[in-house]
Amino acid sequence: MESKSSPPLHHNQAANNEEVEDMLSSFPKERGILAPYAYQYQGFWYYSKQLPGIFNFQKHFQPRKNDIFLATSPKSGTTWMKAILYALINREVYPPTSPQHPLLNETPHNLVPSIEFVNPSEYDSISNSPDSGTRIFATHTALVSLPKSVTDNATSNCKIVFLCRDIKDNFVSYFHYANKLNLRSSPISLEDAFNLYCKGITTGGPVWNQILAYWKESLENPHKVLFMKYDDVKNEPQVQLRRLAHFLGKPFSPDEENRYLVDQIISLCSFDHLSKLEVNNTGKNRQLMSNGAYFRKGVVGDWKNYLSEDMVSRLDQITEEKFHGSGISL
Ligand code: PAP
Repeated sequence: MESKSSPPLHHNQAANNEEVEDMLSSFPKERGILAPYAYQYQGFWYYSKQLPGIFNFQKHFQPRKNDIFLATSPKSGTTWMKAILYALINREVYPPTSPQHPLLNETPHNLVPSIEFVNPSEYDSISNSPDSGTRIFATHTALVSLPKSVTDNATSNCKIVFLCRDIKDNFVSYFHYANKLNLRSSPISLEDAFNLYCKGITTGGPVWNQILAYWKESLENPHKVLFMKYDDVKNEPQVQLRRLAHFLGKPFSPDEENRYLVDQIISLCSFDHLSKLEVNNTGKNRQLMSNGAYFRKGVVGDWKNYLSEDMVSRLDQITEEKFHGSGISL
């Protein structure tokens, strides 16, 4: 797996504003959906707020042997999978039915931080697993821009769980989120957002290219990268949770199966449960986004309520062309 060279930071410190401004001014820039502008870095689009975190990640991150990375196309169920991973990895310390479970009082985004929003000085202090050799992080960063220390089997045993979603549902979720965030001076229309989405200008996008890269890596390196789909987790949660646990080397024991731990984790992390908790309806997360903005409908197929026939055929056509011959069905 090849990673392009890191940006030119000069010392062993987080990127400072001047360095970031310099770099941003040299990147291709386009109008964005979530924020007024998006910048292209190593072939993929990001917002200015995310890029310093990516530069720091590339430059300063030191993996531990069993770190877990949840990589997602934004609005593909990141919040849900953060909760599931946290509950799964911590199930002995925090049984999913415990009234003291951290997910009852803390948002999944704070329990499993997105690496783009973690300062390098905090990397070492993140502790969200009972095993000090394991941390769980999330990222929207394209595979090509993950640090080599994370992707290279020779240097680390990190695991990458990649989650994506039906493209039409992904777009509809992305559009709604854009108008909840208030990063724009005025709301974006469905048509405007659609055209930018089709041009690939989404966080970590073009979404198809991001998905394809992780998909190919999951085929070439199945012990390193697990490819998951929101739609599958919705349709067959038990199967997908067992698959995930097995991939992470934490399969459910017969005793845990007898105690219905799989179902308990699914209930704890369900949309109905998490979306009603006070913590997920008030305040902001460490990314300074409103916690409530991450819960909308949580269903498969909501695109039918928003997209015109033309939009459906255009998105389907792009998806078909991009994924043709890859074996991905989405
Ligand atoms: P992020 O990538 O910016 O962190 P992410 O969590 O992927 O956001 O996107 C939120 C989507 O996941 C929303 O989808 P929707 O707009 O189609 O409704 C949100 O409702 C859905 N979601 C959040 N939590 C859950 C959950 N526990 N189960 C299922 N879907 C969920």
